[in-house]
Amino acid sequence: MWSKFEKTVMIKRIIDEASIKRFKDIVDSVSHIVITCHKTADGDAMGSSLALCKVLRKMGKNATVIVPDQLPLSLSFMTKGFDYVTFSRNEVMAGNIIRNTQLIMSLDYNEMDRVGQSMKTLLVGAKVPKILIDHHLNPSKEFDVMISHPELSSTSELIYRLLDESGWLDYVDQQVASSLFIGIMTDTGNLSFSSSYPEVYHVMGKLMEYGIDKPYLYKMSMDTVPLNSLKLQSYALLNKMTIIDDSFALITLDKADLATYNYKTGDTERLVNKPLSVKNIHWSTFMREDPNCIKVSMRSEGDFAVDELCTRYFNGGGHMHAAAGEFYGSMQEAVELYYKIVEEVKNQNKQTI
Ligand SMILES: [Mn+2]
Repeated sequence: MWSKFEKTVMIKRIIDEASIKRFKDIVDSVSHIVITCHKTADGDAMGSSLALCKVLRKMGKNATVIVPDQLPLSLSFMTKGFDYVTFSRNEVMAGNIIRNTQLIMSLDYNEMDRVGQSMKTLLVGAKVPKILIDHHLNPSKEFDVMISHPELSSTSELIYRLLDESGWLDYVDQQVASSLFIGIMTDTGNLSFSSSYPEVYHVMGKLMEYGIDKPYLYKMSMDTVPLNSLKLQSYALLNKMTIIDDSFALITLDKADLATYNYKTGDTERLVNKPLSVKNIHWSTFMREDPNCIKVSMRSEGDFAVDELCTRYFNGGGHMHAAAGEFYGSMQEAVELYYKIVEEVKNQNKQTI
């Protein structure tokens, strides 16, 4: 029905021309390209990688997406009919592809550490140009071309702009548009975060012009969970959530909890957001006992910044309202540290009052 409206919106050019030129020159000069994204890929990492890969293949390039580790099951609908390589499951093959590539692109992460040590060693060792295309703060200097835009909602939005500004929109089709749409939708909480400024809607409008199935993409990427995940999350909220002073929430899941509910990667996705739907709760923390560490995720609302806490205490970082980190020690020690942080936060609040 919307197709009767005129398609007149122009998307502003924001990537500097020198970077676009270098990007295009490098792509023109090579035939083999590797596209990588961060560990535990999310909708944006996968959406942007698949979209760019498909465009490059349509241009006649031999392009391969290499993801560091197994994708969460929830993203498998995105990769139907698309071949990609999972590094952790096929190190030999992935290593050969990396050794034979002429160009490496790093999407949706800001430093090589985010792909894990063994994949990082191979990427760093490859003596080929490396192009960063990302929206995280503080990109490291280990790339030859930096297309870094932390002000953007998502890497998928950045890829759309890059294709637009490179004059490559003719290569965009329904599948490419769907991948980018998912990336923007998932990284913006379906356009609910403050990162969704007006032009994001315009970019999504442009993507809709390719005839994407929006209700299906929303249902599959934002509103579908495996039954065991629903049960694990319900159990966590009912039995493993502590509320402090009516305003902070802590959820912990240890190995035994995860085993009981047959936990798989991705099963606790968005669990950390759930406590924030209670009126006065504006800081939520989730700790999960992984094989090598306690994985810590934090979400917040309003003035409360969690990236600094994750950087200072949990070797991590992220955005003001969404951050993550890791704790090396027992769950009990992690929880004790959490309570220390709570005391500190409360004291700071008293001082500001
Ligand atoms: Mn992203």
